[in-house]
Amino acid sequence: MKTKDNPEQASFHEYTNSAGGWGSVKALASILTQERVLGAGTRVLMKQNKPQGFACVSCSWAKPADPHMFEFCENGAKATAWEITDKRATPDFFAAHTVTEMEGWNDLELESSGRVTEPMKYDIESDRYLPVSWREAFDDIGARMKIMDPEKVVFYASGRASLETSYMYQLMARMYGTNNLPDSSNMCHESTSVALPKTIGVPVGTVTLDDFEHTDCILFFGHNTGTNAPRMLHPLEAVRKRGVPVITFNPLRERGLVSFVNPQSPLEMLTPARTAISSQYVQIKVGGDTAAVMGMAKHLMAMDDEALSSGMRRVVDVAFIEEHTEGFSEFAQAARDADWDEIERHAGVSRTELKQAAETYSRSNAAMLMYGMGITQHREAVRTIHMLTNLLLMRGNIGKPGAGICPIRGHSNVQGQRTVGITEKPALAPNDKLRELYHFEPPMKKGLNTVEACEAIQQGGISAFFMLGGNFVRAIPDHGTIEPAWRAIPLTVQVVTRFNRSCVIHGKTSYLLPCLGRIEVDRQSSGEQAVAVEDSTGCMHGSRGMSKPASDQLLSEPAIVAELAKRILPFNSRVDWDAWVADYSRVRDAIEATWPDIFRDFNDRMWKPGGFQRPLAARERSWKTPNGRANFISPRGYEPDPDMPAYAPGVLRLMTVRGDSQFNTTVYSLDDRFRGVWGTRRVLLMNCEDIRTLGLNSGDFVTAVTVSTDGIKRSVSHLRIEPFDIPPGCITGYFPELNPLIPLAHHALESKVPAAKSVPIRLVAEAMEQA
Ligand SMILES: Nc1nc2c(c(=O)[nH]1)N[C@H]1C(S)=C(S)[C@@H](COP(=O)(O)OP(=O)(O)OC[C@H]3O[C@@H](n4cnc5c(=O)[nH]c(N)nc54)[C@H](O)[C@@H]3O)O[C@H]1N2
Ligand SMILES: Nc1nc2c(c(=O)[nH]1)N[C@H]1C(S)=C(S)[C@@H](COP(=O)(O)OP(=O)(O)OC[C@H]3O[C@@H](n4cnc5c(=O)[nH]c(N)nc54)[C@H](O)[C@@H]3O)O[C@H]1N2
Ligand SMILES: [Mo]
Repeated sequence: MKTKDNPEQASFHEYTNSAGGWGSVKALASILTQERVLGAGTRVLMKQNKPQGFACVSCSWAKPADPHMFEFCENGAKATAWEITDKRATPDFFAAHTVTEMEGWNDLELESSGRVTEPMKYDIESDRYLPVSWREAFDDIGARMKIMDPEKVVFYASGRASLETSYMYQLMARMYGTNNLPDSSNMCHESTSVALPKTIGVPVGTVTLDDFEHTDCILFFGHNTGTNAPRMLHPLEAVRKRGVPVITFNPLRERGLVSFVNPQSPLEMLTPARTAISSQYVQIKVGGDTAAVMGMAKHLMAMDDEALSSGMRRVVDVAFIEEHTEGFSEFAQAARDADWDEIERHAGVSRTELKQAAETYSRSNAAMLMYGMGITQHREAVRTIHMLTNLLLMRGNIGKPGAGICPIRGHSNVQGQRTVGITEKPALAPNDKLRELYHFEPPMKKGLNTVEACEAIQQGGISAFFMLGGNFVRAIPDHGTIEPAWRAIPLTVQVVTRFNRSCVIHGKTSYLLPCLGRIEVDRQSSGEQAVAVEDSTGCMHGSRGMSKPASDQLLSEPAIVAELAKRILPFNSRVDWDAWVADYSRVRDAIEATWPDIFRDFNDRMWKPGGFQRPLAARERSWKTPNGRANFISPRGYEPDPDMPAYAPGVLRLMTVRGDSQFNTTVYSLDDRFRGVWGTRRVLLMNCEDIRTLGLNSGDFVTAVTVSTDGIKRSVSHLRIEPFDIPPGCITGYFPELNPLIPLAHHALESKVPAAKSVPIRLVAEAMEQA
């Protein structure tokens, strides 16, 4: 397999096949071969997302009660292969490479080293990671952390760790004395967690799998489903076969949203009967969603005003609005007053298209709205999500079968981590319960989220940074300013499965603690353990590992948290960390005791096929908002990024996205099949006209430079430009390679999610630059 990224040798040819199909089968065979687990992998995959099996470690999409024989997708299989790989980063591997040498490696090269097999500690003399015993590692980390100011210690979590581990982790941090619990959701759906409580009074989506059977319209915003939640194509396919319209809003014509061949349907595979996933594709400008939805709302109001005057059936759901909502008349007026020219300019599409979308929506009885990072990672993300709920509330589409809002979450347990207390906001922590159960005083000072943690690092204010999974240094923005500051942190500790960039860019003292993955058998003194996770639709599932651990030296994540807790916390007779590790069902009892409403009979119900659902007030049309109503919130305007010189000549709006062959910073290969990019990630895909206007040619190499006013030069050089079907003024490239371009301060206003989908950049042709 090719791991060196040479954009000169890359090729670009459009992929005209559907998502799924034989392409998917081929990719699956190729990853199992690459990770040297063709036989074992096939056996393991049969248990993926099955009752009594394991919950996929890739995305968080719902797992049905009656799974297909192959209830996994191509990308879920890649994630599995990556975890059960035969490749190992042993002490011999670390002896062979200095850390400085590995700084020059790309993400694929780093992770290709395989699973880390033993605890390792960085040795400055030899510039290498050397093996260390678990006891030595924990004793040293514990001794250092014990004397630190808890407010200068950060406990990061990526969204993969189980509910059990996450509960223990937040409890440890709080007992230690800090709410510094940033997690990957701070870069992801935090905009949702901030926006929805104000409008519908819940922090998560309301749609469940059952709703797919009752819906008669789907609105789809800013999510690349074929790559990032492929199993969702199955219910979507079923919905389309019933003739339900799916209206997609996306600057790119993403393959999976255009058409799909079910790779698990023998008939479709032989006949290739593609299912057209989107019935209307609205190719809006990056950041154009608020304007586009305002256009739809405007047309709905025009139709409604007309219906009212002619005595026809109303277009808005008057009964719902009166009984349940507040703020409608102000919003309706804002929609009536909105100017079509301005809407078209900001949305980048014609009023005809928006009116068509509005008319389709107006004919539905129960509509669902799904969205992803194309919405949450913008300066005005929270406002846009308010606009999406406005659209649903206009027609009473919350709290009835077939309707609702569906933020498509990322990591396989990111939503669950929040549910069990991983949050930097003390108001969201179950402090009364923690006080009652464990007799300690939880810290009440707000902790650091991801952006604030980065700011503190830049200011030299962090003594230790502990990472429960993930690849923090690579996932955050502004690498140029943060990496040097990160190296000055006195202690960094990373709980990892595979070696990555955050191991290479490390603190002064640095430990790697290798853990079991979710697919591996986790044996503790009471026997084999299972864990639980929450999916995107608020269902909790049990998950049992089945594959042999990558090394006999790995510890489970609960064990690692417990060992650290025992060293950094004063003795507390009410928390028996060892007993929790011996038997995770006791952690689940503790979770149940903390949130009895959500986790009633947790240990039994987690094995219910399809999972058990958490109660969600908005589903019952009970509104846990400050005013007890569902709220329309009128936008302040729909300029995508008011503080950015978006429309200055030569400035392009960059969105950084995932390719088909990666899981976040984990890169499985250098291809992005669906977008027709083969053999490189150092590419910018742009509009033909823009290429011409800027005096460039396809295949030229450029340096991308961020437009900002803070005087810091941010650039990424040697990027190949290629023409692509993308609206003018918009440009796209890959996360995480382009993260150095995103200023840390360029984040969503209320939620602080880095605005990775609208970075203003200029391009400098490389020959010109050298001259
Ligand atoms: N295989 C695989 N699965 C994954 C992941 C992975 O990396 N690989 N990552 C997981 C995680 S953590 C997450 S959060 C999710 C991410 O899943 P997505 O939300 O799909 O994330 P992105 O790849 O960033 O793609 C964003 C999509 O939004 C579109 N978009 C960008 N800007 C705009 C805009 O302004 N408006 C609109 N309407 N659309 C826009 C892009 O064209 C793209 O289709 O997937 C999860 N699942
Ligand atoms: N420019 C740009 N930046 C982005 C985004 C974007 O769209 N554009 N997306 C953002 C989003 S949505 C997210 S969620 C973040 C992701 O940020 P993170 O969650 O921090 O990053 P990942 O790449 O998912 O982490 C991968 C690493 O997790 C470790 N790992 C895998 N499995 C396990 C396990 O079971 N246990 C433990 N302990 N470790 C494990 C492996 O060592 C692997 O290298 O990135 C954000 N950054
Ligand atoms: Mo995410």
